[in-house]
Amino acid sequence: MSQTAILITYDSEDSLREALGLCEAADYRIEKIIRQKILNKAKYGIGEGKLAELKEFASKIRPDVIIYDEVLKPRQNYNLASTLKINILDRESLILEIFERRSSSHESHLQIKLAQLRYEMSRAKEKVRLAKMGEQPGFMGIGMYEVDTYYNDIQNRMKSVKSKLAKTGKQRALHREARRRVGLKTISLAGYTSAGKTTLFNLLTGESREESPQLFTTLSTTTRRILIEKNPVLISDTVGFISKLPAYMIEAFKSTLEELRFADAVIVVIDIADPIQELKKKFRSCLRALADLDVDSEKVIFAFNKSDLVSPEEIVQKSEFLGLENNRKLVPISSVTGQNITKLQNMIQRMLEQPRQQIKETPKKQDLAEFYED
Ligand SMILES: Nc1nc2c(ncn2[C@@H]2O[C@H](COP(=O)(O)OP(=O)(O)OP(=O)(O)O)[C@@H](O)[C@H]2O)c(=O)[nH]1
Ligand SMILES: [Mg+2]
Repeated sequence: MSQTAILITYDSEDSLREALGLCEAADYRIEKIIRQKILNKAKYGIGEGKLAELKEFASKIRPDVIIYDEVLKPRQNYNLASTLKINILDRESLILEIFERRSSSHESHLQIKLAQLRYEMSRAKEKVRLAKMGEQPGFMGIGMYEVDTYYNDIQNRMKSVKSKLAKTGKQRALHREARRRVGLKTISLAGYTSAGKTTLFNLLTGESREESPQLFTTLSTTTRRILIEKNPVLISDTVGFISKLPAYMIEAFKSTLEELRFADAVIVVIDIADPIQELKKKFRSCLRALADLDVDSEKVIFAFNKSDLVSPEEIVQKSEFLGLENNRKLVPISSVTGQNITKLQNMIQRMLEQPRQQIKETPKKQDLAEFYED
């Protein structure tokens, strides 16, 4: 049975829609929505007047949790939880819950574990501080011995996960090397969650991987061999991006997302049916993530997906809005009707024919094993 929640989110339609999408993916039933312009006030995130109002709702509704659609500092989280006497899930922990529910591969389990441990670590200091002040129930009278054990335990678990991830990372590097030796090119699909990456992947490969309107349907990478103009290439579907993800989460998924850097072509799937502000926000998140991952912009193709849902005029207007007008590497497609898929394939083929400098495996000093070190 799903748990109940009060949702606190920003005062805009796109924030609300995304927050509801996240709540649904984590299987929470929303009993009440509170919308605010500002969610990062120092003490509680929300202002004290709103807090009093929230307290009233909370005592009436008695939800299992309060979902706070912003990243809260440990102190804010504690202040809210102790005033309301209800567990607070902030945006980070909500996303972590979804990831945990949906992860299916060994590697994605490890990646989520690492992200959770990092989250726990960032909260550990505050917990210990509060425990020493005798404020935090459950940590009363914690002694130095327990504090040390607590830290060491998190640290040891992190170490073990990191070394396992370093192994899967090395495995990936070996696979890349093997592919390079036989001259097999690779294409990766990237983009905001729910843009339609898996639907496009299924269309191009004839597969039937799970696609759904829910956020973060895909968490592990799948790679298939397909023919593009009779040449065999490998194509991979990946985890989607989302805004306001802390850097360490992208880091935790680094070993799978890193494939984007080595791909010969990256298709950035964009949901062109999104309202204009949302479109822009998601587009920016994608560009930022691609830049963080050091993906060469030369090998990026922009696929305006779901163009069956909008008029040609709107597509032109939106491409101007994103600064992509006259971009030769842009193609409006539909992964549902198949519109322009041949055009996309031709574009991919042309891109694969371009001579490209071989991308070096991560230099020694930034070896994955060390990358996962703090
Ligand atoms: N109308 C229309 N709907 C589409 C199109 N492509 C995908 N969809 C729908 O959009 C929703 C999300 O599609 P997915 O393929 O699961 O999206 P994704 O990018 O893989 O999402 P995550 O794995 O959650 O990151 C599904 O309900 C699809 O049916 C399209 O071209 N047109
Ligand atoms: Mg998917």
